[in-house]
Amino acid sequence: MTAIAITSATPTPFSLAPGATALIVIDMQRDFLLPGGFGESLGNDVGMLQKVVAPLADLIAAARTAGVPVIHTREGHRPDLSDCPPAKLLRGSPSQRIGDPGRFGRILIQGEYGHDIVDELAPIPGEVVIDKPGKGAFYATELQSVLADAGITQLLVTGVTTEVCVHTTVREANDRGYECLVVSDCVGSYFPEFQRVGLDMISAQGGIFGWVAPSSAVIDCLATFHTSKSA
Ligand code: C5J
Repeated sequence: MTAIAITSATPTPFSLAPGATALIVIDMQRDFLLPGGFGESLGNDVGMLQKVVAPLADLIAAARTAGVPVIHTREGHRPDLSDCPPAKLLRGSPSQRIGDPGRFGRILIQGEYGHDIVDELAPIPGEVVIDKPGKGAFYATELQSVLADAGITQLLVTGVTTEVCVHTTVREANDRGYECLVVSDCVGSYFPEFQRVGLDMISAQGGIFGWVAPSSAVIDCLATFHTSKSA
């Protein structure tokens, strides 16, 4: 199958190649999204992230129908915190730190309820879930080998937060040679100005880190994958 262009992508049309594309869903975890969770305890308005859930659920459904692999990530740490650098653990002066008991179990600890993905976006059997100790999805994870094994060279990037884990992952992906399209209404930030500038930074300077397009355009393109496969 030949590549299909998303003509409304910024800064230029993006050609999506069936068979070489994966959808990455970054850190859509209860600890970041739910009222009463870690994100809110840091003083953030979690409603800013919850806006992403509905369009992202639609995009995930479209990817599954099109046969595009969906890869989920979760930021978190081992129960003994041996993979959490002191500099991360001690940063700032939050009311609760990583590993402390929170409303949804120990904060950002693997196996706890709050560490897992929100119900609406739960992985289905067969989908890869990458547990990552850092902000980027490549650092200290198996993501690169998962993508190489599947012949993936292009990433549709979604999730939270735009300026932290999404940006770090896109930057890591660029340095590893992946083409990234960030789906504008499927990434979210607690801060409106970071959302806007974060997206602008991706596509600035001729697409220094990649492309940006809305989910409607990506879903239209994925629907074409489906049509051309069944033709
Ligand atoms: C943060 C993330 N913001 N997933 N994590 O600490 O962006």
